Amino acid sequence: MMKFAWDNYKRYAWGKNELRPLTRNGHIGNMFGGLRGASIIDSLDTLYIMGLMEEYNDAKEWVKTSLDLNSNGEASLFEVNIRYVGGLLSAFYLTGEEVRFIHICYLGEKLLPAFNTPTGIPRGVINLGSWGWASAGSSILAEFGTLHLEFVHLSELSANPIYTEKVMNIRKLLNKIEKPHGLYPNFLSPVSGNWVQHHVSIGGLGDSFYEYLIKSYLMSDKGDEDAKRMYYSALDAIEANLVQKSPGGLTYMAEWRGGILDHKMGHLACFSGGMIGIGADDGPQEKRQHYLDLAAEITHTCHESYTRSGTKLGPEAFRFDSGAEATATRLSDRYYILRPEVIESYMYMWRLTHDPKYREWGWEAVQALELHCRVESGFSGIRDVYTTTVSHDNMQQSFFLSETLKYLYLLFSEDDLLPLEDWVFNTEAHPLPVIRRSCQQSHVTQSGSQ
Ligand code: DMJ
Repeated sequence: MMKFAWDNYKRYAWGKNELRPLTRNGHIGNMFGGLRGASIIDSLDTLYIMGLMEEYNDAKEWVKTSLDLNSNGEASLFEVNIRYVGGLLSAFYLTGEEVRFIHICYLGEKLLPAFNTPTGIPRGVINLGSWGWASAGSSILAEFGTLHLEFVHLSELSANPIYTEKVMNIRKLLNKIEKPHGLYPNFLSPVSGNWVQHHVSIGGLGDSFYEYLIKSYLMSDKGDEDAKRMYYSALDAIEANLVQKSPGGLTYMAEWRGGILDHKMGHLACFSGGMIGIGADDGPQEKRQHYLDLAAEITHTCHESYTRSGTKLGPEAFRFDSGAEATATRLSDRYYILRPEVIESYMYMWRLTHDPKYREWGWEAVQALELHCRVESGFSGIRDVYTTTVSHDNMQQSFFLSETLKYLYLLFSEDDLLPLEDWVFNTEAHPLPVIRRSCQQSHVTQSGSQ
């Protein structure tokens, strides 16, 4: 599947950001401020891990000769960080090839002006050309809260503490301000440092903030106690306020609007099965089994959102009201754009439990993707998962290459391929190594525990 997706991208959209598989051309879009080659950067590590070396070498060559970081346009800080910085970092760590190191440092520096706000909370949009201008408006939790892993590694690699300082400052502010019922709303003013409205979601707008708390702790070799404390108290608040059980017995994460629940779960929120799973073991002793059970229940619900559709792929959002149970009730929520989150949770739950059902569910997804999303020249999203006479959206998203196919590959690989003890995946599935604490420290811990 990866080779097919890649070959078609190479043939019809080389150097563009994404492949349009029906019209057989490239798509550029407006998320990356003039940067190109998102599918190449997002694929580097996937190709390498899969041993597709010829393809990997083509990708590497493109980065060396054609990746132009001197673009001039408005970019999403979040998207550039998770795809470009994350993709280049993981390719560097997997292969040790130095050309990436130079690119990473240069790109990192270009992102810094986004933090020039009265609070240090970065704005969402940055002009990559001006080295100093970022757009107005509220900042989004899942955007400014999804920088930590990459920025800590930028500091590690460049020996420049500035990146870590920037993300630590975000954390400091989040710790200081009041949180309604212990929850983190999705919008914050980078000027006043106050929440802009009280909408809380584990899906879009909130999702990867929570993911990066537990992963910051894991990536720090379990040294970042602050991230650990923030993650488990956020999870307590989520359980107390958002986690619900449907009449049919399905556990789901509702959304919260100023105290009123919206009984809707987005496909994006389905990453939380995996997240709660990887965090289960470091929670309080008496809650570990409970967390693992909760992770399994959420993953089960997300699988139900797939099995209850004609195509066996899940909708963008599904509901638990007006008689609905894990199905989309609105036409506008019925699409599937090759997203990874459900498969991502299967992969983590497989690694954590080795329950064969997760591989069976992953295989169902492979068959559905092959049947409904494979077209003559690539893979495409579909507009309505409930009808098997599919209408394609003509887009092969770059996260299909970096996440969906990588998580599927890992689901069917041995656990020693990128072991979870040594690697954490950024939110675009780019693996970053755990930063080991000093030998001396671990020596002290070891002798202390003898
Ligand atoms: C990806 O870019 C990342 O997983 C992000 O965190 C959420 N959206 C897409 C995939 O659905």
